[in-house]
Amino acid sequence: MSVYIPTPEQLAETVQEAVQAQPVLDIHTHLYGPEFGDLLLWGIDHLLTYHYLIAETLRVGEMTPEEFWELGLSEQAERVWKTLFLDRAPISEACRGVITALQRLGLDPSCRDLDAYRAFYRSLDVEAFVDRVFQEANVEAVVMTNDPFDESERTVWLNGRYRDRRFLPALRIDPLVNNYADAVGKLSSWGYGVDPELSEPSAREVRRFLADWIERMRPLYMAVSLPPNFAYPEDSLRGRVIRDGILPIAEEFQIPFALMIGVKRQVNPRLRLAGDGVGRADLSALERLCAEHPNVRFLVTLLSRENQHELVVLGRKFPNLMVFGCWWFMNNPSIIDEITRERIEMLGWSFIPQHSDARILDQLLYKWPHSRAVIAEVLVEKYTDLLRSGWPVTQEEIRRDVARLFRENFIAFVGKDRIGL
Ligand code: HDL
Ligand code: ZN
Repeated sequence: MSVYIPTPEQLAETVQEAVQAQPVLDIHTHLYGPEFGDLLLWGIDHLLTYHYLIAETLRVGEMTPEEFWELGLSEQAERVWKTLFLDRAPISEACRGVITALQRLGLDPSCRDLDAYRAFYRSLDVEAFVDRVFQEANVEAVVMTNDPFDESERTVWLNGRYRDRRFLPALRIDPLVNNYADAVGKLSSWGYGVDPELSEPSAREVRRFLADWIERMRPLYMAVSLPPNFAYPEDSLRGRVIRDGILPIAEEFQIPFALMIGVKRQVNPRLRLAGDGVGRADLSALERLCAEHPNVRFLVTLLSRENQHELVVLGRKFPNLMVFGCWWFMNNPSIIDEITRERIEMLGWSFIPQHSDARILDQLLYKWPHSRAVIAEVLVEKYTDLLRSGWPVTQEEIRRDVARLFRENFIAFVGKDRIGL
């Protein structure tokens, strides 16, 4: 017999427990399984040289980007550690994340001894560490960012070495979409008869390339990041790659197409990976894509805070649009709180609140706890509003709803058979 939860205090406790207990499917990361070798980053020196922290370190101006890039990995980590953690309280979200990760590993952040942390990591085996991080972060599986144009990654796929199903594949095709002129050379060398003008025979070959990689990789979705000025339809190479290449394949294979819109690549090239910026996008392109392709499912996350409300409204208009995550510059408690509220208020449970975008395995130990805490607080408030309006809920109902947000919505959108979980 289900029992309604009678008081706001008991409700809050039940919601917090349900959010903590729910294993998550992390639908966008830059992590790799151990079989990808050095592509899987882990450990304190990689944590400290996360490009977010490099950008924050270089703001302090004690050295130029060029001088920083001259340093080796451990010297870079020491520079970040001193600048952001010892010379100042590590108060930014990316800094606080490192502290949370150390704490979740049972280390004492207050000892502030980088070499002691390094000694701890030296004692670890990567396979055991993967097990430990997934368990501690309560992550069921992560989705990788797999780029067939990246030589170091291609060999793993071409040699059939992919193995660890806790790391699920996603086919990332930025070079094809955003730099077709450069991609033509590689595609031709791989035996695809493409030409720089993207004639119809070329478009057929682009579709064959995508089909080959879908067969080989079995990706959960195809993904691309797009600039703020992304327009569709557009009589450009990008517009034709999407119209004549990707969309027909997305529909034929019934594989979702993930659009990550709003990134201005390399606004400051001196910062390298940390040099990308953000811009508000014109969402009429997305509106047309969803309206003109009702049989294609679009996973969408946007980089500009100013686009978030429009995206939620588009989510209300198009069932083939799944709103997901608090991407990159959105992934901060103040904004996660704001956009989770507007998503619940207009979409109910039909969205995916978060992904980690983790680049270093250990980051799962902070990105998920930090996000769970903010999302849980919003849910407590929204369930309490219901209770006060005379609609109490049961523990089972709360667990059911939370599972939708952190797991079930993604499985349903991608398709049970495709995800294999
Ligand atoms: O394009 C992307 O997938 C972004 O997430 C970039 O990788 C970015 O550098 C990043 O790591 N954001 O968190
Ligand atoms: Zn990413």
